[in-house]
Amino acid sequence: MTELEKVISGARQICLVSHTHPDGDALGSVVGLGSYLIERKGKSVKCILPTAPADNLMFMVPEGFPLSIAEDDTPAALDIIKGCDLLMVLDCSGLSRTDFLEEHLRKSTAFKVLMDHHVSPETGDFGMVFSKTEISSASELIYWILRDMEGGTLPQATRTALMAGMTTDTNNFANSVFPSTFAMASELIEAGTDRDYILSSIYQQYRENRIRLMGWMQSSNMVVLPCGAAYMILDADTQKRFDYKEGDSEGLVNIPLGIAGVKLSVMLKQTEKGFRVSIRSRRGTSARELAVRSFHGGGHENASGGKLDFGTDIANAGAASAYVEQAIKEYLK
Ligand SMILES: [Mn+2]
Repeated sequence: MTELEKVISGARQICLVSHTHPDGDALGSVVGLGSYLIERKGKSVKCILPTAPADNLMFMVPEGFPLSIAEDDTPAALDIIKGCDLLMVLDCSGLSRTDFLEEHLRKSTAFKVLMDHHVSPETGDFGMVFSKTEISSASELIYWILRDMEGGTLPQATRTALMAGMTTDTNNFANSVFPSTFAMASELIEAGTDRDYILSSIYQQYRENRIRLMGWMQSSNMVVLPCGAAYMILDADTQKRFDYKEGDSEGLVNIPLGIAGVKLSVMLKQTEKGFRVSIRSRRGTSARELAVRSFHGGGHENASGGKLDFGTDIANAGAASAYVEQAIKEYLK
């Protein structure tokens, strides 16, 4: 902590970065730490996300907060990377999760700090690493770091963002919850954080299309295999039909785990190059192992992700279901 304080106080321009396809924890980490460094430490901070978060998460970004989406304005993002002397990478197991920013971040001579909660962090790229897997979220990890740094109450924007990030990563206190997670929530509510506002912003501001898409996927697309697994494939046609927007399928992969006997759930979402893969499992079955084995991925024990590429893994979208079934069946054998 002493070293971290030194690094922060010596920094002229700080850049915060999180992973591509940012979820609530990625955004919460960046806004939580960023707003703290600006408000309480008087630092010059700029934040970059490789791609945009879902609209329903944007409530946690305060007016005027220095957040750039690299995909929308790449030259601006690269200038920020070039201009910083302290780079803090949050909720990422490493630079490899930053998509097309990776090579630019790698080239940067800025001092690099990692704050993360994933297994197997790429520690070699960083001068300082805060890594813990027995914790709910990067937002929680950052909360405890800031609590150590700050005697009193954290700024409101920081509290809202960190509470929101922890809430989405735990699926509203359903997974990866530790005693420290409740302690954090308790302190935040005590400090006046508006949990009702956070919950209604996250979970009650969806587009009608999302609710219809979720219903259709469950009734007409979900395949339940007798071996105790389920999968869904959100292909390009379905995305078009429901006018799919980033975040519309958030949480869908968790739903099949509610079926008695289903211990593994896989969801594929078609992209230009192939499919993005999300995997969830119940305790005792490893989502991560399947992600590593068959989907070039990794992540947490019960919540992992990966991908399938056209050309190398499968010929086309039509070949996805056979590939997934085979991978699941072999894995659960
Ligand atoms: Mn996270």
